[in-house]
Amino acid sequence: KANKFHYYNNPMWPGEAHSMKVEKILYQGKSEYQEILVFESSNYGKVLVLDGIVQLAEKDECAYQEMIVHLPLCSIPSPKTVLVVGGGDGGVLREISRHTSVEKIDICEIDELVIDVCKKYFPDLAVGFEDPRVQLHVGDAAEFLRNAPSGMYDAIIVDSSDPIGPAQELVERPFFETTARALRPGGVLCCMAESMWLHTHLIQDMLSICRETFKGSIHYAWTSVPTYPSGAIGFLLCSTNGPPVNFLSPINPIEKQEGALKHSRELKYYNSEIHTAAFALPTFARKELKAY
Ligand code: AAT
Repeated sequence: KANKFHYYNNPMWPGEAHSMKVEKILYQGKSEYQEILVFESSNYGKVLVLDGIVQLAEKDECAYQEMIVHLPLCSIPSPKTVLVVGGGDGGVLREISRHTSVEKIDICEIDELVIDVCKKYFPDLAVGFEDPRVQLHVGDAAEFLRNAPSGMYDAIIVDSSDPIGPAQELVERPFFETTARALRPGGVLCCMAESMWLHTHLIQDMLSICRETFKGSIHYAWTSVPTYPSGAIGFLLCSTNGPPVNFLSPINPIEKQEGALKHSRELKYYNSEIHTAAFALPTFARKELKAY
């Protein structure tokens, strides 16, 4: 009831709703930006919901966080500077911290309350904030990127919410332009790019902006996340003009990085085979996205 968008009226997926059994509501609150809910589900562990939309569940968060990080970071040799946009739960930071080549991790999350709530209820994700390479910036990432020096990052990872609240700007042309500018030549962007089952128009728009903005390679990959609407979510991978990046076959395979596998938490989803497989698109998506 507390949610602004609920049941069949969510503008991101009108006409459908998804349900999970709630065992217990653990937290309910409202920040300057959004409504925040944490509950214990009966099958998927604890779940974080923002404005009525599931952001993560303990059981399947690995399929999203591992992919959004290792798809870009395993595609370039020795990444050193990384920016995370959104990602206030810390899960993306936790995955970046596997990469021992990384020297600096900036994160720009708009909502400090998301961070505080996740530190309390999702310690297995928020542990990412404990990495000493992490520097937290609380604010709007579009603004942060407008002020970022050119050529600063090897990789930018956009782990943002759906574009109907504070994340609206993050799918628009000026955002992609500033992102491309903040990357070094041959640097990579990986951003959350919705579901091929539900959002072909949105993905098409993002792809066409990126085809004009990024002068390297552009690909769409996807993964399976049962608690996200349609059970699938995609990523847009782009590289800037410079040393060519072949996203399809990782030049920096995770299996060759001792530190990545020795990490306190085992990889649950990502491996080099699933990396390559993630770029294979069903025929309908290949056609609609005019991807290959
Ligand atoms: N790690 C999986 C969870 C997320 S969280 C997305 C985060 O992006 C939220 O914490 C939100 O506060 C933050 N955010 C939204 N807009 C901005 C902005 N303009 N600047 C910085 N941070 C922002 C992603 C789940 C994807 C769900 C797909 N349906």
